[in-house]
Amino acid sequence: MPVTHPRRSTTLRTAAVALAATIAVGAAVTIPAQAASTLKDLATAAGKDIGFALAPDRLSESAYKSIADSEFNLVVAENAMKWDATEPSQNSFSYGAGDQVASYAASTGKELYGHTLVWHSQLPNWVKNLSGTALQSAMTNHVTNVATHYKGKVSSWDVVNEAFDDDGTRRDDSTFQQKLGDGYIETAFRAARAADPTAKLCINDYNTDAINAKSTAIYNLVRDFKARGVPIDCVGFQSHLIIGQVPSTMQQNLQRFADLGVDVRITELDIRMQTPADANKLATQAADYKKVFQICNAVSRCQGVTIWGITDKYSWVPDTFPGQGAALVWDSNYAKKPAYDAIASAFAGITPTTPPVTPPVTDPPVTEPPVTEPPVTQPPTAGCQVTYGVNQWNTGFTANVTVKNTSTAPINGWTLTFSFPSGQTVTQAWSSVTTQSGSAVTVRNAPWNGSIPAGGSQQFGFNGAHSGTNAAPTAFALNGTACSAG
Ligand code: 9MR
Repeated sequence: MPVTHPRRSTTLRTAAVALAATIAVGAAVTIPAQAASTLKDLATAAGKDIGFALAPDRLSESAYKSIADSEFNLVVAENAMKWDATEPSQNSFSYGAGDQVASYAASTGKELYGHTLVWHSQLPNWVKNLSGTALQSAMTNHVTNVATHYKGKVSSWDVVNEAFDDDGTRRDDSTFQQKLGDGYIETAFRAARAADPTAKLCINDYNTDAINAKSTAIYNLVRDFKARGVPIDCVGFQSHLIIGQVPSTMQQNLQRFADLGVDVRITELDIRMQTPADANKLATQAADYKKVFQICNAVSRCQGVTIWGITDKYSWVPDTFPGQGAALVWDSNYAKKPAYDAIASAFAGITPTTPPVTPPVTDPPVTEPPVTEPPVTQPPTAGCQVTYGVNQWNTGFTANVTVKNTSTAPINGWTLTFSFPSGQTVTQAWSSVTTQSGSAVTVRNAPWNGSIPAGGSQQFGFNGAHSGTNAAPTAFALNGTACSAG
């Protein structure tokens, strides 16, 4: 039976490719802080995303664009993919600004993160005026259209944003909650999975950074979804913080979600203060930024940190919290604040290892629709090397596989084939479209990791089941060419 769950979006990008080419998966390598000069280089080498929220019209400002280009490996639309931007009137979709963000991501080689499909805010009035099946259909139609439009471009979606109140109940100022009841979240996630089976699907919220009533409510929702096989892959923690108040339970909180078998991510980080800023406040802020990045670095399923903007000049904070601001990493004149070096120092000496080996809490039934497999049209490659790293427990295992292009020509689109020697079965795969027939396994690239430059590599992984013997496959072929072992 085909197993098609390409969910994990972390890709090693240009800088890391060179590093990864020299190490086997699972090997511990200490990255010297001075080896890279931008936050993007440091995060990439650590296998983490560092993102920013983009307002595309700001790219005409050269200082903004140059920081955007050089400091981040992930981009999310600050507003351009929200409902009011993408479907301002019913069934009339406008993707102009969202497409600008997507083009920017593609042209600069950044991962594109989708924000957001269903949210009670920035919602056109026509939606608020609907109810019953009309609202349900409009919601499903919106999710389907937007997720389909960005299919293959967006690595993950905030499918539902800000569904809970701080006390852990569902927020009652949401049209969806009021009129569709609790089930709307599940409906939205199922529609998103059906529209784009390769994107990871996240729930996102604020004031959930600590272990508290609100984060526990989301924790319970994720646990329930996993148990019932409702698609969910990740949880976003917005982390709109105040200086001096990084929660002491933040790492523990992220880890408890990761232990449920979902990825986690800091999605909208900013750390505000009473303005004007002064040296003391900026030092506190720097220490707080460092803490947040260290926390993400310490949780292997934490995919990365996205900062909610670049410059204080355009931050949302002063408009919403009068008298507060200076929450970002570059000041209003694009000068780096102390937070910049503090973030860099959070990456000093970190040791990238294999992704997590957390067996899923339950083994949910596969209810998602099958992925349509792309035709295999890739030409043979001239040389390849495969490193197969495995971590196993009684009857399960996680495999992390690095495919290296040892030829002098780039590979555009790849298919890796191998056989399991001892009856193993793949149960869930990421960063790939993986199918199995008997012992034969076929792994095709995910939409975002099909290119392997000469000398470069890509990674994918999967969870599997075995019956006590778990011998590693030995013969791998890439686009039909036999590969050497890494
Ligand atoms: O930064 C966004 C700002 O430009 C918009 O005016 C605002 C409208 O609600 O949304 C801001 O982004 C929010 C994000 O989409 C969801 N989490 C909270 C963010 C800050 O309000």
